[in-house]
Amino acid sequence: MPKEPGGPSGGDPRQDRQGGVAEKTRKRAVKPPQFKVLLYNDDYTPMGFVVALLESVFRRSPAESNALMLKIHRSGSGIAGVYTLEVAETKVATVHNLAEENGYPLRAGVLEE
Ligand code: TYC
Repeated sequence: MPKEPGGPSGGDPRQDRQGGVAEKTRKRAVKPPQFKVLLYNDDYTPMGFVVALLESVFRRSPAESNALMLKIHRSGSGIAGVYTLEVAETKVATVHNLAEENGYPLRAGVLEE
């Protein structure tokens, strides 16, 4: 038997259901709670270290990283990125580990959006 092109209705998938009632309705995806990772200014961490960290840990471009570092330097804090809780906590731990390994007092924290 030759296959009917595009299903029994000949191409319109909306007419291929049995009984005419949709069995599934697509619901809007529920976004998991999001958390900001904040970086805080201090007097000792070198600017270049913060820029490199924003690029490597937070995947920001060099221009963005430089602008954000200066914003934190001038205002006291800034949002490095927004993530699920587990990822945000891992980013904070990575910042603290890198800072400690290099002898800098750089601090980061998590804030619910
Ligand atoms: N204030 C630091 C300096 O003058 C630079 C700095 C920027 C430190 C951002 C931390 O999150 C920070 N070397």
